[in-house]
Parts: sequence; structure tokens; C-alpha cells
Amino acid sequence: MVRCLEDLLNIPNPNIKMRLAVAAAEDSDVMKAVNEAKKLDIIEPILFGNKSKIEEIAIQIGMGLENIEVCDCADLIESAEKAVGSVSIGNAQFLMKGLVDTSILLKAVLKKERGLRTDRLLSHVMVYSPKTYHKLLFLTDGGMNISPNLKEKEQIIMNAIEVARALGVSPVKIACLAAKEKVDDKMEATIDAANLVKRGKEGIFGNDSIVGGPMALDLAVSKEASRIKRYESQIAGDTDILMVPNIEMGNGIGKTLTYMAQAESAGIIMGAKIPIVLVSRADEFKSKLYSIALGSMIARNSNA
Ligand code: COD
Repeated sequence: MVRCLEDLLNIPNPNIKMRLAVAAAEDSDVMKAVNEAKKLDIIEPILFGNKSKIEEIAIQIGMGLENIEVCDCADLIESAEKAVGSVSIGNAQFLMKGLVDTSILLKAVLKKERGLRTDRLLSHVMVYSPKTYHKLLFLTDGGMNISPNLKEKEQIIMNAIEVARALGVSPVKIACLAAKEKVDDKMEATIDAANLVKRGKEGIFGNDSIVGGPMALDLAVSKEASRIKRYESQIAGDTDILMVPNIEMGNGIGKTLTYMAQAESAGIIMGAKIPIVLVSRADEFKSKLYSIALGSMIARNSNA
């Protein structure tokens, strides 16, 4: 079981290394993380982007490019297209966002002709290890789906459960967040949360998961708050996955964990044929390294 994100760097590696295509690799922290992951034998990288900038950064950070494929691209769109193209044809087993905008990369992934879509929704899953919480905390979806409907939320939960299970979480406890605990006709998040709990009881998320909600964030992560508010739930104060109703709440909780609680993190997009490592450009080197390790583990699981 993975108890902290550092554990991701110590998962025994089989002989086959996963090849990672990095879109717009010309970023110092991205290249440092890629270099470290290569040294740890987690990946074999292919770098797409502005070749002269990549070479310049490689010198600055002491990264040898002798055995690394570097593909020169004219701009960010070409970097995204070519990196996506390399996973489409099987040259790489997973993809990472470098300096390119999230939406540019995701639009390239979503093009039908690339063959990377499945019948599932693509969604973003973050994993945090806040010092103030007793276990890893998963957050979804603060990175891709802007305002998902009920059906999309079901798939967002399924994608996050897949990541939690890959890290050994069992049972998986999912809190469907809203602004309050009672269903309110004026608040769609509360209505959807109640429906998701119902769907969970019907078994669509598997036997090993418990869905709760609607609930506010304090009840999801604090037993004390739940006791004071007399809120009874198997998952109160012991949530694994925070499922947010929209991208703004997800983005806000994620940035708060990073900047106010100094929580380390890893981020990934699930639901495509391959995992996509997606972290904010401002995220530090460690977060990028953990995300690569997480992506490599998921890619290995799906190639096994
Ligand atoms: N999963 C699977 N297919 C999808 C998804 C998804 N999540 N989203 C769209 N599609 C399919 C649609 O069914 C359609 O066939 C095609 O892709 C295009 O759909 P559009 O026109 O709705 O999508 P786009 O290309 O305009 O936008 C998709 C994005 C993911 C780019 C968009 O939703 C987006 O910009 N999300 C926010 C990303 C972001 O900026 N995050 C910032 C925080 S890091």
C-alpha cells in the first residue's frame, strides 16, 4: 500500500520501463523531474518541444541528453500534437503536460482520429498528502471537467476509484461535496450527491466503495466537526476521495492544500487509453516527479 507519495518512487520496477512523451518539455522543473525519474529507472523519456531551449536547460540542470530522443517542434500546439501522436502509435505508454496549456493538450488528446479516447469520460484526479490528515486524500475533478452532470460525476468517481485502488486503498470512501448536508432543490450539487449515494448503494462503484453526501468539506475530513454537528456517516472524517461538483471548487481546494497546507501532490488524467500526467506549471519539482511515478504505475497496470 502507498502511504505517502514518496512511496511511489520505491515501487519495484519490472524490466520494461514505461516510455513517457513530454509535451513542451522546455521547462526547468519538468526536465529536472523527468531526469530524476529516468535516474530512478521509472521511465524512458521522449521530449517534444523547442530543441535549443531543451538543450540549454539540460546544460543548466546537468542532464545528459545523449540517450534521450528529443523532437524539435515549432510551437506549443505542434509539441502537443506530436507528443500525443507518439502515444497514439505506441512509441510511448503515457503522456505528460510540460509548458503547454492544459486545454491545448487535452484538445489534442480528445481528437477522435488519435484513437486515445475510450467510451469513458476523461477526468482529472489529484492525490495529496496533507500533514494535517491521517492518509492520502484524492481530489476530483479540479482540472478537466468544468461543470459535470450526474452521469459524468459517476464516471469521475469511477476514474478516481481506479487510482485509489491502484495505490492500495480499500475500502474507498467517497465524499460528494456540496455546501450543506441537506438536499436543497436550489443546489444541484446536493441533489446529485444524493443520487450518487443511491447509485453507490445499487453497487455501480463496486462492493469495495462507500459513497456519502451531500456533505460540506469539514464533515468529509474532520471527525470533530462531524461530532459537533451530529452528522453520522461511515465516511465522515475519514474520506479518501473528495468529489467536487465543479472545477472551481476542485481547483480552490487543491490550491489551498498546496499553498496553505503545504501538501505534496501528484496529478493525473484518467479515462483515456493511457494516463496523462497533468500538474500545474507552478507546481514544484517534487509534485512533477510524484506525478510521473504515479502515471508510470498506472500505465504499467494497464499494460500488464
Ligand atoms: N472526456 C471524454 N470526452 C470529452 C471530454 C471528456 N472529459 N470533454 C470533451 N470530450 C469530447 C466531446 O464529447 C467532444 O466529442 C469533443 O471531446 C470536444 O468536446 P468539447 O467541444 O466540449 O470540448 P473542448 O475541446 O472545447 O474542451 C475540452 C476541454 C477538456 C479542453 C475543456 O473541457 C477544458 O478546457 N477544460 C478545462 C481545462 C482547464 O483549463 N483546466 C484548468 C485547470 S488546470
